[in-house]
Amino acid sequence: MRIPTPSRLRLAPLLTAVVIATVVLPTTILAQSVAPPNRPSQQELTAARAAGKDWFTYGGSVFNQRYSTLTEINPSNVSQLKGAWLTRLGSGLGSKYRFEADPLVVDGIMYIPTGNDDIFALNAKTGRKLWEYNSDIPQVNDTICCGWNNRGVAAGDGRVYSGQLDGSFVALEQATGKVLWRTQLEDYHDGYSITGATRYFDGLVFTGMSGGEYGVRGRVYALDAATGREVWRFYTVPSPGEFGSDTWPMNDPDPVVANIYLRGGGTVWQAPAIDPELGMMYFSTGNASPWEGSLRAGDNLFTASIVALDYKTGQYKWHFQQVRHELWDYDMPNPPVLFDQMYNGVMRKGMYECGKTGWCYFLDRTNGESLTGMELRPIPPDPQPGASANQKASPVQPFPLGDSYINQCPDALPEFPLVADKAGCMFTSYWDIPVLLRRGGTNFSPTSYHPPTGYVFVNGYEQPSAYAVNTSAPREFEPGKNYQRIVSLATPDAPINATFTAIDSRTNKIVWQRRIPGEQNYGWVTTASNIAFAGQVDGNLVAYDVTNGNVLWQFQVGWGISAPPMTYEVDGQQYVAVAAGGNRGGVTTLDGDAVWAFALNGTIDQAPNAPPIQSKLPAPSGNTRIGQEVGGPTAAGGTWVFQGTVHTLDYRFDPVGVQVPVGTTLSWENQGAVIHTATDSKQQWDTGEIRAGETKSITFDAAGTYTYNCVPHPWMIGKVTVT
Ligand SMILES: [Cu+2]
Repeated sequence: MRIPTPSRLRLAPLLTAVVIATVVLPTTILAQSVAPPNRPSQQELTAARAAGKDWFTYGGSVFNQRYSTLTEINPSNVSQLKGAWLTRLGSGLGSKYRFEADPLVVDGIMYIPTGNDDIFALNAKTGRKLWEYNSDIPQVNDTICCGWNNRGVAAGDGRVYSGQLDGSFVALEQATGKVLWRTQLEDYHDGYSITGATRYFDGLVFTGMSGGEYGVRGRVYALDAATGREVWRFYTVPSPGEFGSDTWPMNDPDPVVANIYLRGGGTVWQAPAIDPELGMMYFSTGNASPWEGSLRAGDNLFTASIVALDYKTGQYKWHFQQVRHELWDYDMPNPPVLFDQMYNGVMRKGMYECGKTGWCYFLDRTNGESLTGMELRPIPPDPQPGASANQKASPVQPFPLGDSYINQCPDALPEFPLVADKAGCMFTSYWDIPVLLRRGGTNFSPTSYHPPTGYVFVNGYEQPSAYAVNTSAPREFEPGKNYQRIVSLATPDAPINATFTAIDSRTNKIVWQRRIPGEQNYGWVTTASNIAFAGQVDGNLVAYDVTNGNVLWQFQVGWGISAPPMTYEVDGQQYVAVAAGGNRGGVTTLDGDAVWAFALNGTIDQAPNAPPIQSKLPAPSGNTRIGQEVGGPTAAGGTWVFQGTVHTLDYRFDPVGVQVPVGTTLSWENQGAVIHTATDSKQQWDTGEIRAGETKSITFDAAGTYTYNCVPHPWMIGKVTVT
């Protein structure tokens, strides 16, 4: 039984406003309910570089540029944009979900998945539901990293395709939503899940497998679109004897080390880009596993890399590794983008990816060579002597020339106990004493490439976080168990910042940048009329002038936006649409399930109130004692009495701060859906993993004040005062 979030009750006034607005919409203008299931055609998918009337594949085209040729909405009239329709899907509500999907629109019909892998077909002109597919995925799955989500479906051959969080893959009839085939690719009990968007091309569907926090070996599949049969698979960590296998310790006498490549990570979180002429597909890979590096000497190909394959056969073409022997979760969950640009007077076939390092990497997509320059530089000195040697860190790392769009080093946080004088920078090694580093960079939020200017539009974020190796974690891998062997710790009241940046693809330099407080934002679309749209987790959808970053229009949708906007045209009218799910994992906001569409003749006004945002990590405001009442009439679960059990929710501790006498045994009861921990910032005590429904206890025999985090979700902060 899930406990409703407290914010649900505060939603009531907004809901009323929305319902009224929806009622006044004309309900007679309904398009045909069934689409001719012959689009997108292979010819269209092959030819398109930009999106136009349709948005028939993730990223707008197989180049992933998220660029549209539509110009009806332009800088002189964008201020008139209002909601044309708003549809609530009734799926994916709850704090475990995120709503990160990029909808497709084909022939006036929108296809969109929710965080529960339920898929909806909507009339793109009115928002009316045409069909609905219920995934029926198991609700007891506590190994999904980073929120329950589905970043997008694919269409082709009269079918809609989607990966699912339970490691399966489905094809639906495009006209009706009826299931045509379902293939179980992996067992979710072993930590595998599919969260990335799906790509359809040339009779094949491509999907990657997520799960890098659970010791899985990354892989990409090509399935026969007609039958679901596997055509090829590519492991992002090579097998013994294959190219790249010498970057893993496969011949080590210790079997844990020799087999570590089978737990090596490099998972794939998004849809590949495809160059139909070159016959190549491009994807980027996640962190190496386990996070701790002592067991996996070497550069660890192809983790934290761009990989190019022959899309028909899965044969390796080239790779570029952004981070060697990755130790910091500086992985690459962002979709690669293909583009063509002049460098030194020569038109080059380019590709880029922007990663958690906070840099964009511009490469030649025929061979992986850098287009804007790269230098191998030594890593910073160790704050803790011996850290690099223990971690088997790479002595050098590639540094792209040009600008980083986030701060490479965190500001000092003197209140953080062990790292006040030990803050590190990009690529600083750490061992068992926590070192304060910068988390963030670019996560899942897709960038846009704007061909008329050559600018790249990218979201970044910055959050200080301390890293340490958990030397007491088991060396041996266990399927379905978290296999990171590190502790990532956040500190109360630490600031979180988000960046919106335009970068020139010719120079890798910042053209303009806007920085706001709060969590990462979720992607862009740009248009031929020089507008860049981006949503924010504070619920604002914003239109920028691409050339200078001036804000042209802003609209409050009522829920946090954790999905990229897109644009399309129906019956001569241009629309901009975005999913508004509110529920950014880790940041408590209003819980939404809405799809908004905007048009120049729209009639729905913006929501009166912005949802709450979190611009700093939580600080305990008080100390709750045993027997004290907590909560309140509008809080989750109403009012309750604290009897020594801290409610461990997705994603916060309740109460945050408690005060107990020496000798008290405190318990943490996991009332959420995913695994949490309560781990002392000084690593003096640790509950270990608390699975959904479990309770773990710690007895406090020494007076003192203890700050603690959840290791998988370090922004969950708690405090115990023992007197
Ligand atoms: Cu947690």
